[in-house]
Amino acid sequence: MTVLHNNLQAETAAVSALDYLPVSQMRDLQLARLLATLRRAYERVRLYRERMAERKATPEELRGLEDLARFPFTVKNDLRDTYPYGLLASPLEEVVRLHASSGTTGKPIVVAYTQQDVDVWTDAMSRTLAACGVGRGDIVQNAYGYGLFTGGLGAHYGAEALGATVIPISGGNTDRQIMVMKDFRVTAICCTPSYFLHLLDRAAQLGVEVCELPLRVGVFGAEPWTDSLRRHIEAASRIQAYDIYGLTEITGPGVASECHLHQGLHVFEDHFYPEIIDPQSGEPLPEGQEGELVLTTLSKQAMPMLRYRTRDITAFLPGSCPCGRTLRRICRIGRRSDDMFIIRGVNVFPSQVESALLAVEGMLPHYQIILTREEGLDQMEVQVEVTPPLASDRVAALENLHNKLAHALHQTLGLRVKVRLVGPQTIKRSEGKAQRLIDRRNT
Ligand code: DLL
Repeated sequence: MTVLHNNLQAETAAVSALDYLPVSQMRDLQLARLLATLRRAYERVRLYRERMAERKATPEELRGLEDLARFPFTVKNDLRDTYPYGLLASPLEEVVRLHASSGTTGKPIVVAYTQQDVDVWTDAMSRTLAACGVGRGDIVQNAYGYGLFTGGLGAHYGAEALGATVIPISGGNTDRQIMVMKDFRVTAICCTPSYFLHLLDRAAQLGVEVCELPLRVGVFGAEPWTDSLRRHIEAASRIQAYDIYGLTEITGPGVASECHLHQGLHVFEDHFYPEIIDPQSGEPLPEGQEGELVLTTLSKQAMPMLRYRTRDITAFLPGSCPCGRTLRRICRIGRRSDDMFIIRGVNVFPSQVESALLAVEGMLPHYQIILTREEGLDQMEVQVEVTPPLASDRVAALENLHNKLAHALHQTLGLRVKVRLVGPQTIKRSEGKAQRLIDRRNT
């Protein structure tokens, strides 16, 4: 038992040293792993073999990392078209876990893990949590959903591997979450930022002062959230709020994480090779330029992903991080190329609405965007909740607030939109990802 324990500790220590590997050694490691991944995909997965043949690119032609740009992209529809097992590069008997992510329409996409894949994921998630300052001695309330969603089990395995104490509470049952947070002396929480906001609200209603509890770290991700929301959360709860990023197709959470300096997210590059491309031309973009994140898995067996187009918009941050990690950093992801909507010719992203609202003093980020079409013309309404003290204000005060919000939105979006103030607790809270946009234009 002791031997096993020591081995595991040694392994963990050795693996996290990869966060600090000299860049040239990291590139060598990536190249070797990339070649092995391309070969595996070519030999074992029909779709990849056919795509490479179409492009006349074979794995043996890869001489340097830059050659990856000659290989074909993979997109979400490829996973749908090959549902459920068409992209497997391992026999099903070697698969120990399946997860799935439901899209907005039709069948979910399915992803598979061998035992080694689960270990890689655990490694990535323990490095994520370590970067967020979580470790042995922490009591971790894991409120990401357990089940087909990757958040719950991903964070669970990572936290256990670190030696932290995990409470596998999953999402929902908010009153019980608050009781557990208080009674179990929780020091770190993992959940979506929108759910944490909801927890804070409910705790206040129950008379529980979160800022007086031992809670000190929030590990938040799975949805876009702005820096203004981070400031709001940190001020209201006196915790450090970290942004973590990942997606089902690549592994789940654990692809990239902030460190204590909060200057972008470090990509765990020994497992996931990042590129940023121009979404229109598909050409790789240089450091600093914003584009679509494309990821290639470097250590996965059951379902390697080659040049997967995430649709998430970000940029590589230039320079090195003062934390000492040599892993490349990406900017926080504020938007996806496919969550943009166009209203009367103006491009709008939900995150812009959030920033505009939170710039108005006293506003909470409980909002929803409703799109409708009236007589052929697109209309956008932003419903914003007012806080209980505001709700009891005089009409003049509410009118003043309404005007301020309309002005802030006009300034940010360059578009006049309808603002509707709604009563406290009227916008539906989510236990996982918040639904900010309701598009009724085609119904
Ligand atoms: O959301 C995995 C995850 C779980 C990440 C827990 C972090 C924490 P999916 O359900 O497949 O997987 O959704 C992936 O969510 O392509 C992004 O658009 C968005 N997303 C995830 N993390 C962030 C983040 C999980 N930190 C999709 N900021 C991704 C912005 C995020 N968007």
